[in-house]
Amino acid sequence: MQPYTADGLKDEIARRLQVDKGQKLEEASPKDVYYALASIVHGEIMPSWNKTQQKYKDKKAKQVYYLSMEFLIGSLIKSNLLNCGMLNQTIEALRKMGFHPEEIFAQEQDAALGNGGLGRLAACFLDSLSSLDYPGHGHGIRYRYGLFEQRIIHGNQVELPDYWLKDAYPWENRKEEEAILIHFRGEVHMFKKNDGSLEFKHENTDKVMAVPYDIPVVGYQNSTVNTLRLWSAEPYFPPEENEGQEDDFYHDLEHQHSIEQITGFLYPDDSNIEGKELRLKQQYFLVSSSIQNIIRQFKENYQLPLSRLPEKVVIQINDTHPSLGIPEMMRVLMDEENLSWDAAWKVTTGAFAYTNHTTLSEALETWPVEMTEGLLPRIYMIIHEINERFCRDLWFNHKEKREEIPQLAVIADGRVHMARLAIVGSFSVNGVARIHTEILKNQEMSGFYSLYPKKFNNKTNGITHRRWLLQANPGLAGLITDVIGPNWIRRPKQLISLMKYTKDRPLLEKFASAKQQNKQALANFIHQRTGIAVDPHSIFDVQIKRLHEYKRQLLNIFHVIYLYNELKDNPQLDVVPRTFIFGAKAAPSYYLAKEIIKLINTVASIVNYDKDVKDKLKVIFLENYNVSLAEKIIPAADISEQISTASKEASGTGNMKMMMNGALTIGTMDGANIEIHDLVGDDNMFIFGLSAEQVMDYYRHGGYSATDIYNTDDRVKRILDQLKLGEFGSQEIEFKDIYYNILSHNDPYFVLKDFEPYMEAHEIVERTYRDTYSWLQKSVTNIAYSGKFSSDHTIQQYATGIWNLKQFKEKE
Ligand code: 8GP
Repeated sequence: MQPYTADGLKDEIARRLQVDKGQKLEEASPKDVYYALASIVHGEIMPSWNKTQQKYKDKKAKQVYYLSMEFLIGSLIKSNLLNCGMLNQTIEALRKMGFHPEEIFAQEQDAALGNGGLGRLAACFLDSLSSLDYPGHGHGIRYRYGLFEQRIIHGNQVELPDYWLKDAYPWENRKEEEAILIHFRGEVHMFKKNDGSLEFKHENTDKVMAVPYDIPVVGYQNSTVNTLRLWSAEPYFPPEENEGQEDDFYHDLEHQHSIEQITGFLYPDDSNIEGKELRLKQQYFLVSSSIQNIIRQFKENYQLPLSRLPEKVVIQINDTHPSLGIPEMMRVLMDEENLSWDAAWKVTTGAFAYTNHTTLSEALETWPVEMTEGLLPRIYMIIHEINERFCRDLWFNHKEKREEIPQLAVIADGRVHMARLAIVGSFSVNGVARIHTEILKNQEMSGFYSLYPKKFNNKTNGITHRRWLLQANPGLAGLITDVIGPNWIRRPKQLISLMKYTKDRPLLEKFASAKQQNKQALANFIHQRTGIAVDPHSIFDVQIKRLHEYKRQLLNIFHVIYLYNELKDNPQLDVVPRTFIFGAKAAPSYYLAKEIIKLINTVASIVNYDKDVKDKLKVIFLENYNVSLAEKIIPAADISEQISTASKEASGTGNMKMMMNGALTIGTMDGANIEIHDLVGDDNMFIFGLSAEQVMDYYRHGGYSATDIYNTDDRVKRILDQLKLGEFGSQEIEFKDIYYNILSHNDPYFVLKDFEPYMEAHEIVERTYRDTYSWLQKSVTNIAYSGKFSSDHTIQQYATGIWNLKQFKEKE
């Protein structure tokens, strides 16, 4: 890519404005400037993009396709500038032009095509694939509406549609000529061919066009540009069809609308299944377009028999949502390419690999047989046959498993079990953190693990340090480079060299000042957004993630209420001032999660204005938590709240992001917290609460008694009674459902059980924070060890351990 100087860029922006819009620079709005800039960057990317694709083709490189219903890519302008090596010049150019760079970057609306962890992970993986020169692409859905926009009105979450495509999206290229036809419904007819084999014809189908929109995925200053291909559903007009009849007009309109609905919106559920036919349609739409596309490209580019496809193609499915890709590949290979069942099965199971992201039972997808069969008759036939063959194999070749067949069968109880389909049809099954993989192997999927021990493997999640440190926290990143040089940017594990400096007091001061600047910036932002002034010298205690009972935002707010009660009892109490910062969206249909949001906001509205509390305690709920907001909050965090009920959080990735930005974790031994603990130890984080074994043991034996704790711990009793008596809230028992969920439903997520240890851990946090020097040492230690959680490391492990993929460093 051609290096731009700041002045060169400035001139080029002015020229574009003139040529494209007939505008003078002085007349241009921030949005005009953003579009001019994005078009320059896109122009820079294009040649490398074409070259990369051509190289893969010429060298017949093996490629990985990451299939996902979600890609939470956020905003791309800054990361594209960074990866193109243009960020600094752009900032300088914009300043010279009299603009505030952040204001220009903020013109891009986040592409919120995901819910949470799973979607963001997919985006981090794409960044690492390109940055490490791996031939790897994403396939997803171009939802017209992304994850809802959250407003908080009178403490309640209100959802607004996220029409992110309202303004043109400058990073996408529509590729109409590569559209693919998708078939739903219809009938399957069976014929006997001359050689005695069967032929299946799928006829009278509802046809939909899948039109791809390509987004470049730019590697970090390496000229590699891979592709994120997002499919959009459009009506199909057969070429031979005559002009529509007048009276068909309204019918056609309705038809068109129902087709466009397929890629209309992202289901807003996180860790929950949504048993709707439209969701099943979306899943098939994604996999059918992707698989047909992958096979077409393989045939065009490799000139190899399809039996050799697994040598050149690997398909990673992001949770079970794309597992219909397995029967879809079978369909294409058998019905369109004339492979036998056995040959097609060998190719399919040689190409697919499955990642599991959650063990929550409510997230395990199953689809009713009638729905699947009605919508996808040919696919259902194939799933049925996969199931028959699998069960037969169990019956005859694994006699010890005969009893377990109902728990293992792909079709059981009138439903298709997607995780079982994914396991049977893939050569690899991985969890996303060590403990999670162990739980899969030994509990949730133990029946399959004993059948196929070699399929199971762990790949602990990661995050791209380019977005989450280099881009989001330039102050800290610059300081790190001053201290250890720039090599950590390409080799993030080299952050470990920072360990040499943990006793260097003047240097620690500089780390403190970088954090302080970020805290000041966040305090300004909070003030501007909410009108509330927070003390930038208070502890910034942060919990940002989807709202779910298992993530236990409730435990956090109980701690806040406890501190508030203490201060009310004794306003002179000597405490380190704290600012609790929350960001969380709840699934629109998740009642208790929404009640918890309301509770947090209600507590905030009382605490923040109570004179007794002064500035010792503030509670901030930042609405509409998304990638861009995370980029503002994470660099300013002192404390990272990772307090899920042990065994429930598969991995977590926010824990890694905050660690990398020097926050100290308070957390349970769950998900990747355990691996953070392996690295930094008890001295550098605050571990508390039940272990996963203890939690699972309680579940096996009917839980513990929440009422006992209520009756014996005065602090707990007081908090719950305050909820019950309406002390927080305008009506009596406003939060009765939270109250009853804990006491009558016996606290399914162990909030009361972990309350005492959590309070103790927070006391240790406070004592530690008072010793600034020791805190800074711990903070730098966390940064130093965080390189292990770069998604570059994770992707290397996928590439060598699952994909057998080579870095493509070929220079021209
Ligand atoms: C999340 C897990 O909850 C989280 O622990 C993990 O870090 C992340 O995936 C990435 O592996 N799971 C989901 O986001 C999830 O299951 N979402 C689907 C229901 C949409």
